Amino acid sequence: MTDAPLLSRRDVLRTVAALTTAPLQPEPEAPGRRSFTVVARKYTFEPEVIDVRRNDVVRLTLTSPDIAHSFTVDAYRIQKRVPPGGSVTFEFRADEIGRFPFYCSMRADEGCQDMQGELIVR
Ligand SMILES: [Cu+2]
Repeated sequence: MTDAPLLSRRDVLRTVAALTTAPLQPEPEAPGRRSFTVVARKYTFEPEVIDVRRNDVVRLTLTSPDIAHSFTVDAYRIQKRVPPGGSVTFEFRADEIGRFPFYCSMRADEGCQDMQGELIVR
């Protein structure tokens, strides 16, 4: 017989994990506020992914160091333009769960067709 400890290190870690994990019951969704700055430039968005939780109020500042761009999310009926070298700030409530592409709808510059990102609402 070997003297096994009462609790292995693994058991302890598992217990700690159980104590620190969020409850399985869904909590009432308290809307959070999230802020992002998205830089739109020839020809990318940075960051390319905006990851929020359902019902978050998302405050987004869109800036462009070069030409006019837009931040467009069809599913949310968002289309915000930013002027050359400028910025624009707007808010929306992420009330629909899913993965939604965002893109630049400006067509003065062909490269804008390549500008894509994804809004993820969990
Ligand atoms: Cu653009």
